[in-house]
Amino acid sequence: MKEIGADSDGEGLRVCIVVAQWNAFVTHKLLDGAKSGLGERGVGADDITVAWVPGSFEVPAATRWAAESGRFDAVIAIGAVIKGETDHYEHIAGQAAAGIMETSQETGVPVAFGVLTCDTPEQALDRAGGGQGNKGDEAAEAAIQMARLRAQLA
Ligand code: DLZ
Repeated sequence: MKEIGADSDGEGLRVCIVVAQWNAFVTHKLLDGAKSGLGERGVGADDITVAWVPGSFEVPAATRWAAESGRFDAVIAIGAVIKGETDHYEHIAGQAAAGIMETSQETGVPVAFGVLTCDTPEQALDRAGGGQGNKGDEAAEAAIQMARLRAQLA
């Protein structure tokens, strides 16, 4: 039997972080979590590219451009869709999730999901460095692990 364990060593990996400007008071904190999470796991600062998009609805298109460029081993998608402030909550959140998954499956490049979908700003802040941790950091770890796994399996 062969077993491939989770490998969180990011040394030498090139990562693109796509981040939404909408709800920037949350996404800046998620971005900080993602950047420090990559750095702590060995990804070099010169190997990290940050690409800003208007809102979560635009995140999937940019993740696909990054994935198709051949310049990145993994992509991290960051956004914050907050129900109380969003008329089209289900639409934006659903399209973002579906588009990000589609990018990953169709290009083969792992895209980690760091888009929060919350009822209130408080819930979002809680998950962006508050009591519930930082989902940007979790997305960074997932991106590294999937890039390493792809190198083993693909
Ligand atoms: C328009 C909109 C609304 C109402 N709410 C959010 C949100 O909670 N989170 C988010 O990331 N983006 C939101 N947007 C912006 C859309 O994602 C998109 O940028 C615009 O509709 C322009 O296409």
